[in-house]
Order: sequence, then C-alpha cells, then structure tokens
Amino acid sequence: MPVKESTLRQPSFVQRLNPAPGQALSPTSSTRYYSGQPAMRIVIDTDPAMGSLGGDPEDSFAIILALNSPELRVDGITVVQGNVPAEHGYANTLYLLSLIGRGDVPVHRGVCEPLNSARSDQRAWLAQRGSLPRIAPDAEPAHGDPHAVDFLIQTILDNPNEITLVAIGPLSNIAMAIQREPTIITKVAGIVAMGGNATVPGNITPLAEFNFWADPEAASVVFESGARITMVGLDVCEQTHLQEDSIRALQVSPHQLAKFVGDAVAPFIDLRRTLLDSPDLHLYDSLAVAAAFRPELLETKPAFVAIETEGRRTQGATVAYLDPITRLWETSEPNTDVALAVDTDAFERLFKERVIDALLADSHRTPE
Ligand SMILES: [Ca+2]
Repeated sequence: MPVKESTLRQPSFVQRLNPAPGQALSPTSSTRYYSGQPAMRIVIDTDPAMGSLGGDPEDSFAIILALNSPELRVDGITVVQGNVPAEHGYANTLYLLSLIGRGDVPVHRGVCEPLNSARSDQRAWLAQRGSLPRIAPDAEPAHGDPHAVDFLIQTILDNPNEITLVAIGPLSNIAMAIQREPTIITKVAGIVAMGGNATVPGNITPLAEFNFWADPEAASVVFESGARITMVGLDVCEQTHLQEDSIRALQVSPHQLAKFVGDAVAPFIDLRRTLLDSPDLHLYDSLAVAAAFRPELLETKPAFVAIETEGRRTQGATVAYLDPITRLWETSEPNTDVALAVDTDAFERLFKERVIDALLADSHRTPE
C-alpha cells in the first residue's frame, strides 16, 4: 500500500530519491529515469577521502550518486584502506552520511593494510595520507559492530544472487571475504570494480592504476576467484570530466553540505593544477556506480585479466588479454568484461543532475 506523503518525516534530498525500506519515492525531476523495476541491491566497498584535505573526493561523489539513484538500494557501505587509512575513510563516510541525512545506511570498517603487509611502498603511502589535515570528525565503530569482511560475507550469504558489489577502492576487503568464505563467489550477483587499465598507462605508476597497485595481492585474489567482474578502469574513467566551476559553485554555497564538499575538494583541484595540465576531475568511482544500474553507458569486451604481483616496478599492473592472439599463450577463459568505451555525455548529464545540481538545489535546507 502506498505510504501517504504527509505521514512521512520531511526527508533530505537523498532520502527523497532513495528511501529507506517502506518509504515511498516522491516524484522529482531526478526520478524520471525510474522504471518502476525493483531496486538493484548493492554494497559499496570504498575508501572515501572527502573529509581529508588533499585526498581524492570521488568516492563520496559516488556514494551521493548511489543514494540519489532510485534504481539502487544501498544495503551497506564497507570501508577499506586506500586513498586514506581505513580509520579516516570510515569517519569520512559517517560524516558524509550525517550531512545528507542517511545515517540509517550501515557502515562497516574493514581492512587497514594491504594483504601482503610487507609492501613498503603502499604502507608509506598510507602513512603519508594519514597525515593529511582533516575536516571530518573522528569516529570509531561501536563495540560489537561487525567488521566489513564479516558484513560482506553475511550479507551475500543471506541474500543469494541479490547483492552486487560495487568496489571503488582497493580490493582488500573483498579478497579477504573470498579467502574466508569462497562460496560467496557463487552467491554474489556481480562485481563492478573501479580499477585497472587495459589499454592506457597507469595513474600511480607508469603501468599501474591506483586501486590495484594499493593491494596487488587482493586484486589478484578477486580476479582469480572465478567471479565474473565488470572492470571500469582508466580506459573509460579518464574520458569523464567534472569541471572546476562546479566545485567552486559548491564552495561558495552557504549550506553546510555543499560547502563541506566544495572545501574538501578544492585542495585536490589545486594539487591537480600543480601536477597536470587541467585541474578538472575524472569521475572514476561515480562511473562504476552508474555502470552498475545503467550498463549501456559502457561498451565492454570480454577478456582474461590478471594482476601483476611480482615485479618491482610492475606491481599492481593490469594484464588484460583482449586480443585473441595474446591468448595463444594464455589459455584461461575470459573472467572480466573490460570497459573500453563510455557514453561520456549521458554519464556526465546523469552525474550533474543527481550530484552537483542536487547539492546546489538543496542549499536552502538545514542539514540534519
Ligand atoms: Ca575510491
């Protein structure tokens, strides 16, 4: 039975579009894509740095996009080491959810270091990122709160073929879950992973993309697990853009949420201007979220994909056997749908409407 609008507590914009179970969707311009089909259930595995100045803010945009998309139901968010230490990513996630009025979404802290704890480059990275100035308050899990790996295993086992994992950080949590309970591979509906680079250079080393570099053993475990993976890598993510103007507009907003987003992102833009030709952001994690419910945004090609774990200068490199001739020497069957092209205009319109415009339109609201 439909719930009467007047009986509901006035929701935040995110609640309005992605309601808690039992609540009704209100018609807004952003729901015009909603097909009326049952919402796709996802768990987001993520390493959000928004809240740590100078960190990549993109995971948090992806979370906002997911919670603002009526096609999705977010069953939980699991936090992993990566852009920042897991302790900071966890606090950043909780703060973001509090600002958008979605404190009801379960958040679980997970793995705090790469599976191979001897990886010195990655540990040095985490130590350096842990010293970034913070504008989100610290937070600790409550006593007895399940570890992210336990939450992933239980949620997948309890809901066979229902849960799609949208992995937008290093794959440490998911790899550990697979190692501990391998049967989850047969019970997960799918894995959409932001990571890797099949045909383009890396972005943390000349050969490696950051998420796979940050935990090469974990990425290797997941790709060798037998799970079918959709790989949303640099090949497509670097074709997307978020203009600097959009961030500056958020920064001058008087609203706490928009201003937090603008202030948190500005140092990252400044960093990019120093290191690169353009300060504009690429929308890596948001593209993976969008691809989960709108796969037609991407053109994919099946391939066998492996992750390099041995080389000193090639650690974390994606080895994608796309061309049949390369498979003469590699007889493994394709395990991955590799995204090689993206409808950039359609995706950027979706992102602008559901993230940037929604944040600005909500600027008159008082945060909860
Ligand atoms: Ca990420």
